[in-house]
Amino acid sequence: MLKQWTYVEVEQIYQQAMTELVFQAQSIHRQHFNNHEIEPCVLLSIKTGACPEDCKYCSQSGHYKTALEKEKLLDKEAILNKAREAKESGAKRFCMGAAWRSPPEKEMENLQDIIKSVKALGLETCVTLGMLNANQAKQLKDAGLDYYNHNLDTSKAHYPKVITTRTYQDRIDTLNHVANAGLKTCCGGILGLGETKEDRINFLLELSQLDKLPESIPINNLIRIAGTPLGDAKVIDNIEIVRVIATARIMFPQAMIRLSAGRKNMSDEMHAMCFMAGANSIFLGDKLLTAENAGDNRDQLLMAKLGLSLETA
Ligand code: SAM
Ligand code: DTB
Ligand code: SF4
Repeated sequence: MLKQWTYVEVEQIYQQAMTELVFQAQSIHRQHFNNHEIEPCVLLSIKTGACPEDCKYCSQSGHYKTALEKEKLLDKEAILNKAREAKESGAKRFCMGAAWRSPPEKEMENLQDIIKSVKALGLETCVTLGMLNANQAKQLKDAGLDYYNHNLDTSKAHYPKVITTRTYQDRIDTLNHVANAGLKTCCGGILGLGETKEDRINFLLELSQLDKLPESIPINNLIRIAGTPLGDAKVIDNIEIVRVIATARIMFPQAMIRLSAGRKNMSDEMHAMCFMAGANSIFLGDKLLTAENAGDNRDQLLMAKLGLSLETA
């Protein structure tokens, strides 16, 4: 039987002495993973900007005036070129994101073809296309898709302060369609949205209450985008980020935990803390979807310095 966490239990883990928290997380991590290995993923934005959703953190929302260049759905060859580059750079998984409320029906066949072709290069595939219905989830599974990324983002209580055009329940419905179609779930959140410690604990608790636990949990650190309502949000304390990662590792021992957006300005020491706390996946490359990422040169030096290695496909 799956463990049913209570708020008090999660809070006790989250706020214990840092030394104990990281020790517990690392002990659990070693039981399930090779603790020297980090999973490398690469992102590509396949349709950029003009999104009808109003996520207050996002460069791609059509509701805010940001410096972003919009782009229509890329054609298959352009996507495959990027996927080949990703494979050469050592990526194990290629993750494609589109700024849609939900994927247009008329693009489903095209998307299936893109997924099949990326898979044929020997890469795992992940897409994040917004809300899905049951049939769309099945169509993606039929195309051979491995993972679908759809985040809870934050706690149910804080969520309406961040996004109003799509409800928390909408997200859970999509996650259920993804699970029912037999796809692996990539579901996590963002820190630094003005949420409280209680929100962070509730976010982890709510993640543990999904009908099916995510196989992959991205923890994004807000990249403040000029022009969005959260463009000058207060920066969250790094120690809180480490606490979230360690608590997630303890609650989700089998999941990959991805130190996702926001690594560019993180120190080597902060990276080391996050890996000690159980993070075991990163995005490679100079770019995330639209924002800058740490970059391969930095990551190679970092891995060498920390004595860690990137998993091979
Ligand atoms: N449009 C799709 C959707 O939201 O359903 C997928 C793309 S969206 C960019 C995927 C996730 O990226 C968001 O749920 C959020 O957690 C993260 N994200 C977006 N903008 C971010 C930012 N400025 N800083 C950190 N994370 C961000
Ligand atoms: C996720 O949780 N993080 C990735 C992935 N899922 C698609 C996206 C991060 C986006 C960061 C902001 C940007 O590049 O626009
Ligand atoms: Fe659109 Fe996704 Fe950005 Fe929200 S996070 S505005 S749904 S691209």
